[in-house]
Amino acid sequence: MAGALARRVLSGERNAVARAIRLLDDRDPAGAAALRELWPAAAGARVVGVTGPPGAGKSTLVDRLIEAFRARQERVGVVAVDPSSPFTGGAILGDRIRMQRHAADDGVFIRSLATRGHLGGLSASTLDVLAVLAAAGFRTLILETVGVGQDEVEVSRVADSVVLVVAPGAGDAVQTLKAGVMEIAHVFAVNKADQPGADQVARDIEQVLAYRDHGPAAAGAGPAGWVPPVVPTVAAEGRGLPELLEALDRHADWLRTSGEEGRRHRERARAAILEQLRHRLDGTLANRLPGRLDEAAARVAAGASDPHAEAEALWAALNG
Ligand SMILES: Nc1nc2c(ncn2[C@@H]2O[C@H](COP(=O)(O)OP(=O)(O)O)[C@@H](O)[C@H]2O)c(=O)[nH]1
Ligand SMILES: [Mg+2]
Repeated sequence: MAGALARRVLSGERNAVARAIRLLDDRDPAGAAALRELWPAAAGARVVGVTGPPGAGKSTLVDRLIEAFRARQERVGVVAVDPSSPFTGGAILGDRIRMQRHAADDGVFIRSLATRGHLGGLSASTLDVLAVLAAAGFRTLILETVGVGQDEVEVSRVADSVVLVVAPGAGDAVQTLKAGVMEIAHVFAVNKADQPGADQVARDIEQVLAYRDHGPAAAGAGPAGWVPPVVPTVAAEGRGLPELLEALDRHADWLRTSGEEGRRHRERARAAILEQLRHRLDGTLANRLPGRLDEAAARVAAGASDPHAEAEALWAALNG
């Protein structure tokens, strides 16, 4: 059965793509079986991450990016991990109308994922979902996530290029910059450039970047040789999109020529394997420990023992 499903995905059948994604989301073994056959065909797709605080204009920007990639005849897959995203249902009317024009386009596949997974960030299956889309011929992939701590780290693991969207006013650009999130950005989109304060946000970013690249912390900064461009955009009107696209293309070129692409892909594969191992480990712990765990918990709660001692004893029992 999985063989047939994988074949249908490879031929780009939308129903099959949706079904494979659903199976993976449900952790159905049939999903993993299909993925095994799809994985080789998924290699080489491009993943652009779009992250930033709520309300910065990520979804609006993604909508424009879809348009721009489509204008170059690229087939585009979008995964939105954002409870407030128009893709995931919290749409205002204007957004819905915009999305519909893409929904009717055979060259676009949009899928939303709930925010879940024990890391609290991206769903464990995000990488798998992207692989299914890539195998189905959607070779330009966009991953939208809300930038709240852990999610940003996750998106930078999964994406080749990360666009950090910041905007003046709501969402507090300065907070975003302070949170140590800047490290993961390859391109900054200072969106809502039509609003007051956008120039200042851009200057603030440039200043932090200059300090990072030349200051005392420079040695610990990201791989040398790529200086993240700061691109003003007005996503609502499509302004700045050619410049954003150009910046992304330059980053893609840099990834290839610097050898950084291979390093990122291996890091991504490593994270995916660890994620699957962690899931199995959780299952093993749940299956093998429940009775003893309850007893240990009672002792710790009563003050008769401490969590470290009990964990050590249980660990020894598991490995014994
Ligand atoms: N003034 C202005 N508003 C924008 C711009 N881009 C998006 N918006 C509006 O900002 C709001 C939030 O946009 P959305 O894309 O949903 O943000 P997200 O939460 O980051 O995905 C919406 O009302 C958009 O219409 C822009 O460039 N300028
Ligand atoms: Mg959104």
